[in-house]
Amino acid sequence: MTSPGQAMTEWWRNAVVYQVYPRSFADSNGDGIGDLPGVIAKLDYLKSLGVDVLWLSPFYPSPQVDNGYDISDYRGVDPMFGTLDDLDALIAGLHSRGMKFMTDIVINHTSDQHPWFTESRKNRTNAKRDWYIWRSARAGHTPGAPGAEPTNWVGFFGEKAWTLDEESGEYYMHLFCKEQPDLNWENADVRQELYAMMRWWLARGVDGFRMDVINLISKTYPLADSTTKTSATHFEAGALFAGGPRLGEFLAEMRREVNGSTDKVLLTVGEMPGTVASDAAGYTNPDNSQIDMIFQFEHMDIDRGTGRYDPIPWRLTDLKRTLGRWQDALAGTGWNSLYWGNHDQSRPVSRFGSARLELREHSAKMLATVLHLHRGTPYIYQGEELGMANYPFETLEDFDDVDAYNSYRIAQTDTGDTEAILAGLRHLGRDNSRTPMQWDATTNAGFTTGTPWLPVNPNHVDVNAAVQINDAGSVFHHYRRLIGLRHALDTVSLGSFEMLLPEDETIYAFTRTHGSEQLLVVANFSDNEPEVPLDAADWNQLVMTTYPDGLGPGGPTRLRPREARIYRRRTTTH
Ligand code: ISL
Ligand code: CA
Repeated sequence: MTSPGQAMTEWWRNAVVYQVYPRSFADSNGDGIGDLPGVIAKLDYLKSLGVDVLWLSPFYPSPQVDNGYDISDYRGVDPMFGTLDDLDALIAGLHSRGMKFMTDIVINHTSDQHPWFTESRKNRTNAKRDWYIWRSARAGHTPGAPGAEPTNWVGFFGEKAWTLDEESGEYYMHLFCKEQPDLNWENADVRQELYAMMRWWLARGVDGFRMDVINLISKTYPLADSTTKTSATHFEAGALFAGGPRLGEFLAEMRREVNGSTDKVLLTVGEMPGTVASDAAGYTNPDNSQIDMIFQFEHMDIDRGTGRYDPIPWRLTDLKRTLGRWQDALAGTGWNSLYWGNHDQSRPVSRFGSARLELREHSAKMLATVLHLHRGTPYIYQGEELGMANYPFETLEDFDDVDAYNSYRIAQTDTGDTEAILAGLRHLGRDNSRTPMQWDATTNAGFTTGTPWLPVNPNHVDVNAAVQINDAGSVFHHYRRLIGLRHALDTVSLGSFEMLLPEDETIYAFTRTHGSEQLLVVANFSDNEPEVPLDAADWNQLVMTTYPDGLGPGGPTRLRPREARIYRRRTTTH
């Protein structure tokens, strides 16, 4: 059912977004860190892949405690990445190629070095005191004493969510690192200042915003202890911190103040850990004028046990159940974003693909086919289009991420099992996606002429863009074809979704239907060659397969290891 507000004609409905993590994409000056001129030099590469939008992770001035997700100036470029002129040139370069620019804003918190916070922490009566969330010690407790924090919360990175400012004797809230104090969205001046900043970026030419942890901006007051859990996996976060009572109101206000200030149709996507599908249907319903789509996390948790770095075996039926539930919940009025990976997740081929190296490319193509044929907007994280895999991390010193070090320290004191946490970080650690982009087979993969800030994956001699661009059978070209298919067929972007074989642990199958056209997607998540229990007579038009030689000897109903196929049939019943 579509409502009057839902013409589904916005440009982004059939768009594909590509995420660049600037520090790891391309280094232009040999300092080992990717930068904006590096991104500019690769725009033709993005154009040849066929993506519509570039989402750039934070490039703003920042102490880089959390790689730029700790912003100290919202209206600039960190010198490490270049200048505002470089950014203008990047936007112009995208626009001249018919692509759009989505900037990543982090407005739940700032850096503790942001002038707003340095003001705020000066004393209790400072004009900016109320811009952050300050509380005195728990009643009857001495500030700084164990357990004196205003609430018992533990933040996303496993640290206490409160830090004492010795001088003023009060605590400030931070749901991430202590260097990332949370802004007080109850204060209308804070909100207006942020909207003005967003309008400033619109004037510079941005076409959309990716909003970091946007479901955390509204806190539930009065702040209360958690009675069940005190640590934050995504689900726990959902219950504890996320989706506060004023979230919808704040999002709608932002839409009025920011989107409403321009004739341009923007793309807004909000990262919302811990959000459930039924709430997302409301946030993304155009009639509510809040946000276009959200990043949800349920499928990113199917292989996590008790903590974020506690990998457990996952089941295909769980994956289907969660992704299918989101397709259903957002079918009528909402809209999904679709992703397998980003800068916070390890590499999808290493996580959801075959453990057999010789099936890595097949796994990458199969995963891409499944994701890109769902209803919603697909996001490609840099290197995913090459099938880049996890890095062979060994010791803690091989890692860089603040979250890795925190998690290790916590495991040391909590369980003492440092081998387990290391194993978890190797499989799920965020640095897996942050190793340099693999451009070619030369030393440092063509990423830098200097020493890369994180080492290059040794598999770059085989897995790299230069090789794949010249190979029509590569993962890169498979992504190109999938993007092309979405642009060509309304059924891919707009068609309704129906999950098939929900109880099958091997085959992921679904249909997409739009008018008289129907597409059938079947994907083999195993290393075997299963028979697909579906009617072969329906499968007379093969649109695409991930193997080079058509259907192969097994015919239409037998899939090869990690193969995915798309079939078309026309019906007259719709
Ligand atoms: O990284 C995670 C799991 O591995 C998540 O818990 C992540 O911290 C959460 O999804 C929020 O992510 C966003 O905000 C963080 C930042 O570190 C992440 O890079 C960003 O994507 C704080 O700004
Ligand atoms: Ca550089």
